[in-house]
Parts: sequence; structure tokens; C-alpha cells
Amino acid sequence: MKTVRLMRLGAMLFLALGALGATPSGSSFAIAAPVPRVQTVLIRNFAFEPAVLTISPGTTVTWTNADEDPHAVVANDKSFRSTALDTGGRYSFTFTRPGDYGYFCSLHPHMTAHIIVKPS
Ligand SMILES: [Cu+2]
Repeated sequence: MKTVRLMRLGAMLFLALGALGATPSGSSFAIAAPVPRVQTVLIRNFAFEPAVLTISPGTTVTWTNADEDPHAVVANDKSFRSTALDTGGRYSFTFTRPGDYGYFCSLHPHMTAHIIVKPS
């Protein structure tokens, strides 16, 4: 009886390890899916949407101003900077280097957000 129980336990552990082993192949399948190389940040109600955007290197981000008031996009490290964007105005920047790029609106400095560039 004891031997049978131990064997059952062993089989359950084997199955559990098999399930864990299956996880990496599942993730690699997700990574293989096409990744859009263009992303949009909407400026609306005096905020950047999304406030944190994670992208892969080489991705172009386009900010679009959906507010009635003008806004401007400026990197904390000045690596990118738009002119003042009126309603419907757009600004694009292509991120090539990995990093955490904090930015703000130079007209309303309380408006802050991040672009995180992660190697894929
Ligand atoms: Cu603004």
C-alpha cells in the first residue's frame, strides 16, 4: 500500500514538473507573435495615456494632443522634445536605446509619464 502511494506521489511530482517545463515554450510562442513597431500616447485631460508605456528598441512613439489646450512633450534628459502641439497636433520619436525615459509637458510640468524601452 505504502509503495503504491509513493509511486502516485512520484507521478504527481513528475506531472507538476512537466507543467513547469511547458511554461517556457508557452512564453517563447508569445514572444514570437508580431510586435507593433508603432505605439501611440494620447494627451487627454492634462494627462498622458498610458502614463507608462513599455516598448522594444526601434519602436516609434507618436503623441497626439486630444485636448483643447496646447501641450508639449519633453524628455527629462532632453533626448527628445516637441514644439507646442495644438489640438490634434502630433509628435513622433523613435527609441533605439534601452532605458527608462521620463518625460513631461513643458507647458504643464505636473504632467509626467515614462517610456520604458526594453530589449526584446
Ligand atoms: Cu500640457
